[in-house]
Amino acid sequence: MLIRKPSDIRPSEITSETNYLNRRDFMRAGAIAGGGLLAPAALSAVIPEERRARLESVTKSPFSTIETPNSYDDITTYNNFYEFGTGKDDPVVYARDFKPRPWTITVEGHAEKTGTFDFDDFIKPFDLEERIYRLRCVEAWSMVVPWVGISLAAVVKHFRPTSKAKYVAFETLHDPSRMPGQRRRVLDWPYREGLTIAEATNPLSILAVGLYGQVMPNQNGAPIRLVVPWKYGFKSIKSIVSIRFTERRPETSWNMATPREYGFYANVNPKVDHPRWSQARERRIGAGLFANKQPTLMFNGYGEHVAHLYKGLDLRRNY
Ligand SMILES: Nc1nc2c(c(=O)[nH]1)N[C@H]1C(S)=C(S)[C@@H](COP(=O)(O)O)O[C@H]1N2
Ligand SMILES: [Mo]
Repeated sequence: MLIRKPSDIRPSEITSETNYLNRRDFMRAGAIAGGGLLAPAALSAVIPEERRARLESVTKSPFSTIETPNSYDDITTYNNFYEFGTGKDDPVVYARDFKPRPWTITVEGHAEKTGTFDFDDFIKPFDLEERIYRLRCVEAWSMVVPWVGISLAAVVKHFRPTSKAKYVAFETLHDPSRMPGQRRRVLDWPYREGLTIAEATNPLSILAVGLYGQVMPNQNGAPIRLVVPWKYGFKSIKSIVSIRFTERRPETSWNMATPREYGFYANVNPKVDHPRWSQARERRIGAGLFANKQPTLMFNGYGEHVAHLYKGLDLRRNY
């Protein structure tokens, strides 16, 4: 069993919503009371900018896996982030001096509330949660990451999509002066991804702003990236600047690059091989060179929460 059933969660781990809101209000009141000493910018910084700064008011999510997380070192030195090079060990080096501030997120398309928001204003209405999720890459390796993020369902609801909105499309920053990998056309930049509205509003989907209780390291997609744990890692787009509610299925980077190999859905599925390799097993990063590969689970082990989204869909054709 990968996800704890509610009965496995000790009451002490659950912060009731009212308690949590009170705690946040209390913290804000404290910040305002001491406001004489704080610049307005410091007051509004929900997510601090400094490398490895701790995130405040993070509750633990019942959706976390019980598996042991990978080390901070594993998670931050073995990355796919082509904007900073195509090698796994490139992003930790070439994203080192990336400045994820100032940062704005544009919300547009079929929604009642749209606009361009400063990163902190964008985050402010939402609760921060720690979600320990498995990340399974299409390249047949996996990790367990203690993300800190906000519910994507809550974000979608906040912007009030209209009945025309069937999909949510995301884009990464496109700025070759800050993302050196974009000076080469390895992908058609900007990196793009998309979800159906049902996928985006599934309780497992999050926008992550940190890991290990600290702000998001640049190489993992600072300041904000998507995490959809039942899909191959490439769906989890990093360093998002644009969210658009669309009527038609959006174009997605890996599908545009190699449609035969990467479909729109990209659900983790051990029964559908990649055209060039098997997806039946996976190597857990950090387990050591001689560790056995472990079997890959349907929907990365999250089937009880997401299988209903794909009822009646042929998952061999809709890979
Ligand atoms: N913008 C952008 N997002 C991206 C990628 C990328 O190259 N660019 N790589 C994807 C892939 S293939 C994976 S496996 C995950 C890796 O996330 P991690 O480095 O936090 O483990 O990020 C995904 N998001
Ligand atoms: Mo990946």
